[in-house]
Amino acid sequence: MGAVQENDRGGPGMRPEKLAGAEREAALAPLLAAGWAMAEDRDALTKTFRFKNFVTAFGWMTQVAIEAEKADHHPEWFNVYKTVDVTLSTHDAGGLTVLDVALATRMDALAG
Ligand code: HBI
Repeated sequence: MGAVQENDRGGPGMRPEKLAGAEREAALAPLLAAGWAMAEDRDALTKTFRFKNFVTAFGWMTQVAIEAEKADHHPEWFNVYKTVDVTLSTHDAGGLTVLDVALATRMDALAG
């Protein structure tokens, strides 16, 4: 087994803390302004991405998948044709963490 790698979950093998308070508000504000919304039934972010066609949508999903795997942090998503419904939450923390904010930010950047 290789050495335990540092990661952005707060150190070796650490899990990120669920966001709360002013830090949470500050982190979520730009995302909410960019079309993300709070899920109704859990501590999660949701957004629907619409692309010009299926191949473009799937290409974006592929780019996101590569970054998600590198970060070891994965979206919950549902694709129909050129639309992708996304939900982000950190399962290990039971809600939103900095990992979700980072992934949402990258998803928006990759969507252009
Ligand atoms: N993705 N969204 C999300 N939340 C997690 O808690 C999570 C993940 N991807 C991988 C992962 N956790 C694993 O590192 C742990 O379940 C071991």
